[in-house]
Amino acid sequence: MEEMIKALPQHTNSWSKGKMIMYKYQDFWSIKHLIEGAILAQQSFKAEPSDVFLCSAPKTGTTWLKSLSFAILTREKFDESTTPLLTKFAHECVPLLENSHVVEHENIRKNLSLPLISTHLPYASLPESVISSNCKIVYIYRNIKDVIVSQYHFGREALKLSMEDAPFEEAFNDFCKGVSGYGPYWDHVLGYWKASLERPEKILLLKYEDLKSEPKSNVKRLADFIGSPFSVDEEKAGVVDNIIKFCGFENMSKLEVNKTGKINGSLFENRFYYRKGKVGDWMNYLTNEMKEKIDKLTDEKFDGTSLLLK
Ligand code: PAP
Repeated sequence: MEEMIKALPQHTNSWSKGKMIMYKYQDFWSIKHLIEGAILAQQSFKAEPSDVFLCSAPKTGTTWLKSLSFAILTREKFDESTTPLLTKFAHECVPLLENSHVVEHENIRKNLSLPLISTHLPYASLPESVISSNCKIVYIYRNIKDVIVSQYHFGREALKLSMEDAPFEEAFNDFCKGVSGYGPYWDHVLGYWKASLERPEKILLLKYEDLKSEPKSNVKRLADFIGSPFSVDEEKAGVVDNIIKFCGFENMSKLEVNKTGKINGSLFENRFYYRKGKVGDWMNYLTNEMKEKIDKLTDEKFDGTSLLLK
């Protein structure tokens, strides 16, 4: 494995002061231990028809989607005062498939309380059984400019670099070249989008901005799709509204586990996953010139699609 990774194309992100080395495996960029996990997952992971995969490029709403899906599927057992999400980080409730050095693949399933698994892998790199089995996939995506800003701050915080030490412009340029977490981001979104057109019964696409602006209809779509629709009585009793409120940024970011916790052995503190949770924060970071550059690239990549990432 070591030799194989060493032979892959490499890129050291200049904004990271040489601390972040990315490798290109298949057609995406990521860091070493996640590529190792991806290879192991491709070799050994077997999807079950009842599995629900929560797929995303990093910083597009993964943590939110995990909390919502977990709360939806466990609502008969727990309410807002008893849910494990009060004390357990969303990424512990729903494991990341390619984090295989932490959770052995055969144990992923044993340790699952629900058939919910997440992955950042592009569609084309999913383990074959995920594509061929009847399991479901929910894919969340987000405005590209907010993703750039969110990935930048996450990486910077993890490496303990100040904004002065980690120039945003350099991170932006890497992102435009496609060197971002599981990037190029455009290809990531296009892969799932195309697959969802071919297999709408298998793949549901959700957009971060739509979840923000119309949470109720989108959370209901999510519940329907993952096989746990809300009844009329539940809706009347406020169950949907309660889940939306509980999983909202306001509430989740204030929970002790999300303010001070950290997954064992991880570089990342739980609070890094709850930064601002806003639409349009990119306006505070991108210059006009940067905005024009990324919008032009996005127009070119998404020409002929109905996708809006701007
Ligand atoms: P991951 O892919 O590494 O798991 P992910 O959860 O997708 O990360 O991204 C974190 C982003 O989602 C952060 O965005 P920001 O940097 O622009 O603030 C984080 O704040 C946001 N986020 C986390 N939880 C929620 C939530 N409940 N509602 C809305 N946004 C959220």
